[in-house]
Amino acid sequence: MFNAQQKLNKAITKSIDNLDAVVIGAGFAGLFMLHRLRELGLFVRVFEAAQDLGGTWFSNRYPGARCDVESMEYSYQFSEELQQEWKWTERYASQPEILNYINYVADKFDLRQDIQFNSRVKRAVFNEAIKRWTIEIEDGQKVNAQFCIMATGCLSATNLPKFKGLEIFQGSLYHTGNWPSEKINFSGKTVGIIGTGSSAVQSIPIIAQEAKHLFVFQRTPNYVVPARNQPIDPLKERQIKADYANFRERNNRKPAAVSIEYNDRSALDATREERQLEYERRWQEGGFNFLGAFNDLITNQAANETAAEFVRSKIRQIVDDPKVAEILSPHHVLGCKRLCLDTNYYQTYNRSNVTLVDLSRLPIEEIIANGLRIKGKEYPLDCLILATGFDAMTGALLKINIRGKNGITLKDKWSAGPKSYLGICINGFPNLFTISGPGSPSVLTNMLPSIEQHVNWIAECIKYLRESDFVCIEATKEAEEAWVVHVNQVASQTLLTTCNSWYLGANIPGKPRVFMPYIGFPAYVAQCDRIVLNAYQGFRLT
Ligand code: N01
Repeated sequence: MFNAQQKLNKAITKSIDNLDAVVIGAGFAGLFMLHRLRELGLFVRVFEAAQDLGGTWFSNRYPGARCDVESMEYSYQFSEELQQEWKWTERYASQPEILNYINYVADKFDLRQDIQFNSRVKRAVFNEAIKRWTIEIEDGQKVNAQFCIMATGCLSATNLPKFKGLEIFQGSLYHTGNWPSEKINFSGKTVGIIGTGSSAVQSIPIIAQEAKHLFVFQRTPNYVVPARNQPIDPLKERQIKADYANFRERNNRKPAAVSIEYNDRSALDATREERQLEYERRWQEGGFNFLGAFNDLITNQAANETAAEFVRSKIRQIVDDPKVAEILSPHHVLGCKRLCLDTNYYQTYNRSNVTLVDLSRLPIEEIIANGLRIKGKEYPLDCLILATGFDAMTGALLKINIRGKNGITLKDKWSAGPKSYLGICINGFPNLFTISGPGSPSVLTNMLPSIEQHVNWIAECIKYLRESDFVCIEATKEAEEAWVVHVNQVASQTLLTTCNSWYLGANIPGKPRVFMPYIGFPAYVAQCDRIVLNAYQGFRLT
């Protein structure tokens, strides 16, 4: 099949080697970018490494994979017709349902014809003489385009820790972020899972129901609050659809572009009983609303500790064995790593076929042919699952050899951490756009409105360039540096920089420790709009 695709790719080359724009990635961002650029009349090609659409929702198909933003919000808003006609079935959509939605959108807007699958981009080079990008696919195909748009995703380059002996493991090895398409049957199998982030929290309860035994290898416990997933409430659905535009508008004015109900009160002004009531109400409702319980949870350590202790008290209530409950209890700042939403996560540790192994003091020594070893003790395993996360925000971009002006590579430019203006454009790399790049709100928000805002900004920018007879746009060095300082200043006013999160790149050995996302969606959008009104302030147009 791959050879046929390669031949097809070569045949296409003749007709598409001179494009207006190349979009890399066919997930939510790439699909909408293609749609917007086609509306502008541009000749566009999307290159996608996978064999089908969906990006992160194509590859993260592990058991229990589900979005943690509610389905009525985690969807496109650019088409009123689309948002009216699509029907979600659950409060939080499952991965298969999201993939169905993405395919539905692609069919409705006839997007597939401009997408080339099985086409991993290995190089993108800016040719200064002709002011165009040359994009090279792994099979050797080359195209050139005026604009190169990276829709490569924030969480798409998997983190594969260098465990000693991993290559000699004889059992079945999986990574949650790169899960096979066929159903994996764990019944009768002894399964090990490394990691306890969002992916593990979702898959552990499902795998535990099937496996003979499940060993969970945990290095750092996470805060987990109930999702309270349920069939979609038809009344709520009707109400939202009756006024969808305003519902979106209200959410877009919230810090994470999610319909969290924010309490305007400090946790420290409330009595112990009042706090308990507020946390309990939000715990029962489920979801990220827990984070809005008080207005100082991410800025004041003492306030944060009240929420953290509430979750720990829940863990002690739910988990039967006090020693296991203690190992599951986090002590870092709640929210400085992404809060996890669950269905029966803590309850799963009461099952007799589940064992929690604490790696915090004794790390994995090595992987062996039939399992793994920790301080001389062997754990025989039929299957090993790495739920070890991603090289977030920069990983997918840096996997491509991107060369800008004067031959400078993005890898060199970002050797001390990513530098970008607005998370959209990079000095030295004209006409290169990054959708939800480092320095933009992206992963701290509902990704869908963030993606749409970026795509619309980029489309309007390209339209402006063409109408005004400009050939190139490039962020100035000064604007870029000021933006990086600003992103860090905003982050430093919060507690989000206090733990070893992937927001900081701290999960990848050797990655520079820089807080990558921008905190605050509305302020960010206002800034992007202001820059346009000020004739693309901070950009050089030539
Ligand atoms: O990855 P993670 P994830 N030895 O990085 C552990 C989004 N997402 O795939 O914390 C032992 O959170 C690591 O331990 P530690 C969401 O934004 C969303 O779960 O570094 N352990 C950690 O426990 C999320 O935040 C959804 O000490 C090692 C785990 O692996 C993001 O994706 C669902 C290790 C990695 O956790 C990433 O989530 C899924 C080692 N060498 C994901 N290296 C929803 O929408 C790493 N670990 C619900």
